[in-house]
Amino acid sequence: MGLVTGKEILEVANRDGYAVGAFNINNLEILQGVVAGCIEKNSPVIIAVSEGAIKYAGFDYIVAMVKTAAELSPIPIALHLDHGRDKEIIYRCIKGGFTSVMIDASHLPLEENIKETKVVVEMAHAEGISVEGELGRLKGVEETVSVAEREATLTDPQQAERFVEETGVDFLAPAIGTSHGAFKFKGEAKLDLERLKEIKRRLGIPLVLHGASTVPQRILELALKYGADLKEAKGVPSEQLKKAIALGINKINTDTDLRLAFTGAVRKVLAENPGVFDPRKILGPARDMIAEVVKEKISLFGSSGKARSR
Ligand code: TD4
Ligand code: CA
Ligand code: ZN
Repeated sequence: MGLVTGKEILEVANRDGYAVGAFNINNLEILQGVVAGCIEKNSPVIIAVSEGAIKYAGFDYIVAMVKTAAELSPIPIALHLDHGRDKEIIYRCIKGGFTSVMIDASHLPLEENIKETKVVVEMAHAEGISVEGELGRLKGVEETVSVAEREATLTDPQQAERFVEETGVDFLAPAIGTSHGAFKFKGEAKLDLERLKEIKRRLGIPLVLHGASTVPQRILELALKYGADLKEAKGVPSEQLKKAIALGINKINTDTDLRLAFTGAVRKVLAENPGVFDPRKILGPARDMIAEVVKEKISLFGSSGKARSR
């Protein structure tokens, strides 16, 4: 089938109470690994592409690859711009084949965030494309000092209500204590689930969790075994993710775990086969590893078998 919008996928997930993975891709092998995993689990999927991925692979290559994946697959696939900041890139995505965009103006004061987001919503909706907005900040462990400071970075439910009303975004990414990357927590990993509950109660729309990689022990061990320097790595515990899904998270952004899986597999091949220099023998196992991790994620998110629910 052709690409579908993020909204089409997430409204069903919201109605039926599960989450769909938004997996970041940067090249052919990652895309193929993600899609293979989703087809095996018969799950819908959101293919997330950052501005960095567009710069790395090229806009036209990305769109052509993901469109091809959608045409060849029996599952719903959306092509989504992740953390759009550059207006020209956002505009190009809206006009050039993406079916969903995120406008990330969360670093701006509320009024400006609303203003910038609203412009993108109007533009995207005119083309039938869905929009994700962000309110609050994802902060890394070290950046956060006191409880009060941490609270200040998290999304205020009342502001969230106003943000959604005034911008018309289709889904919202609130900050509830996660952050991007492989080093999310120094001590105990904790999400503000009470806050999430209140945000969902007020909004009702699909919610997005960024920084949701779990840094699975198995993947970490593989990387460490073959020489990675990742000793303090820590992700969101799977149990916390499950609770967040039960409380209304419908889109789960996952990039770090795919990066760890991919490089772990590459390290293993190279370490065990010093004579290998065929890129297919190096990247093929990495692609398979991505598919494995994606399948585990889908089981956790609850989107197995949901490819055809409408
Ligand atoms: O939005 N994301 C993915 C961020 C991708 C960044 O890509 P660039 O390096 O090209 O900027 C997430 O929320 C992923 O969270 P995770 O927990 O997987 O890091
Ligand atoms: Ca942001
Ligand atoms: Zn993110």
